[in-house]
Amino acid sequence: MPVRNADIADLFDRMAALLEIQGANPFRVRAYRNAARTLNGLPRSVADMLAEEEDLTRLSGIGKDLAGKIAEVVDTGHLAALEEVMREVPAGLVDLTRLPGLGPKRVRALHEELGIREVTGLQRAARKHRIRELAGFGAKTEQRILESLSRHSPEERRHKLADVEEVARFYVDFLQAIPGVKDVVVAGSYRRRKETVGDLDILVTCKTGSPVMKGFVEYDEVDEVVSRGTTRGTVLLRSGLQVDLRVVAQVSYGAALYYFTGSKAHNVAVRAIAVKKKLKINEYGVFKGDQRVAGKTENEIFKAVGLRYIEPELRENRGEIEAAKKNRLPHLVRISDIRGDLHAHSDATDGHDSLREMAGAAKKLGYSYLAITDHSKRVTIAHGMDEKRLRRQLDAIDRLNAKLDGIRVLKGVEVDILADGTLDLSDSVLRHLDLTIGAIHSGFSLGRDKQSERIIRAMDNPHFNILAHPTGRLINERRGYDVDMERVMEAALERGCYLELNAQPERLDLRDIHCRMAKDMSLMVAISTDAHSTSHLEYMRFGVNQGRRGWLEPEDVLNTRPWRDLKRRLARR
Ligand code: DGT
Ligand code: CA
Ligand code: CA
Repeated sequence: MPVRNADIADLFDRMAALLEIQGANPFRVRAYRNAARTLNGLPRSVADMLAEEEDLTRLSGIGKDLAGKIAEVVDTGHLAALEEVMREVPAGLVDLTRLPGLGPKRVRALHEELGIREVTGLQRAARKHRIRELAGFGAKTEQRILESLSRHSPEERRHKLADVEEVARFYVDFLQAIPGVKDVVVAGSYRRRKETVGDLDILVTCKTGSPVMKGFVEYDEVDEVVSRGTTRGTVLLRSGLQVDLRVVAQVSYGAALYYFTGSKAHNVAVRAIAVKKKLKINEYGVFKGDQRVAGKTENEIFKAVGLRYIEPELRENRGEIEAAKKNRLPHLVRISDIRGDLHAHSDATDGHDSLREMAGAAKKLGYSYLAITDHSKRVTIAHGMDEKRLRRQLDAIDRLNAKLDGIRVLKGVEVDILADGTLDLSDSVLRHLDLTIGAIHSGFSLGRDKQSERIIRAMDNPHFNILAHPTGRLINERRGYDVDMERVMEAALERGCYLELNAQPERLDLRDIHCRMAKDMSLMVAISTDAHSTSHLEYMRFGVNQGRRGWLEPEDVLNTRPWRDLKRRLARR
């Protein structure tokens, strides 16, 4: 089976973590980390690129040595250098570094002093109170280790954006209410609307003497204060989420917001531009010699380095800086551009609410259409419909539409793509629908080529319109099936089909880089919520966030089109 980019990235991340525990040269550690990030951000498979004899050293952060290592993994499935390091450092220690508060240095101490090699050993030592005896560790750390081990597996250290949103909002409101506080804003990956966030980075401006730091560390949800100074503090919340606070001066607010929004890769690239202009840029401002030439607002910062304003979602060093220089930045899609939802369930299958309730909720959101796309018979756990039940639903939709005003319910289905690529319902019923969404719910372990062929075969059906949740992944839970996205997208384009960006917070499938790939191929994407209740319709904004990270503009998104135009686009010749 071909090696996936994510597999190679995992090996490189593992390598970096082990080297770090070993105390190796930080540059070496960083080189592996950067390469892993590059691999994770690539829309195409490096295995395919190598098969087509492309030069990997043209990728950012990949030199000759790492290109060779990638080729080695692709060819052999192994990385000899990693196996060598693993002879010296137990691989199980990597999981330990993912626990809150345990960095590589502390993990090394645990290994050297107590002979701990993996998570269960750590748990045992903590239970016997042997950790608190070590220099640099305390009873509190020991307690936290036990708690975090009982709470979640170490792999789940990144938090889904939707999960932290409420936490962030309450914390921000709380900080906002502290006397003397002016601005409170969450920067970092949260502001870039990344699908998962590692930690929250909150910035505040305030009058001198404001007790904001005291308030920050005494907040109800705080489990442990990791560090506390006058201008910076770090806490761990009960949920395991880390939160950093920075108190910044008003003159530096824009610079700090810009710096802590990141991403790091974006910051580094912009810093290089500043250096060329003989400017210095940091979290306090942009400086010419000793003089601050910008700092108060982000706009000032961009102006000072000669760039157009770049939306936070684009700041990943994926071409946005070049685009800003040339004034070719995309006009990103907004939630207000969305005219309807093309994937939703009713209580006829596994949805919670009736057709009428779903339609009413969609109308309230200002939509002009909502597709009801219930499951087909093969998906028995969702009480999927056969041809007969679907026909009855179509009649019910006709009757409902006759009564409704200002919203149109589209007749759809989420038809199961069977193992051989045929569809789970006959053409005789599909031809009566406004749209057919196809989805894979089984056979995830098929190899990449077979899976891609299966999907393309499904698209061969002239009624097929949109491929739902194209990779089947669930964030932090399930990796999804392997599929050659470029090939599937090309096939969709040829056939007049589309791909979905599923807006469920645990799916967000397509990923950002695949949205970008679709856009570059002029393949339109449907941003859909897959709502199973009226309240799920509001997940649309997470989909829009993800689409924005993938550079999508309104014209790239199917459901920004009015119904008449959309109807035309759904009619396959
Ligand atoms: P996360 O928390 O892993 O989801 O990702 P971020 O992007 O929020 O990263 P975080 O929390 O480590 O740092 C927040 C921002 O601070 C980051 O996006 C850019 C900036 N930053 C952090 N470390 C560095 C650095 O070493 N150099 C530069 N130029 N910027 C940095
Ligand atoms: Ca962060
Ligand atoms: Ca941080």
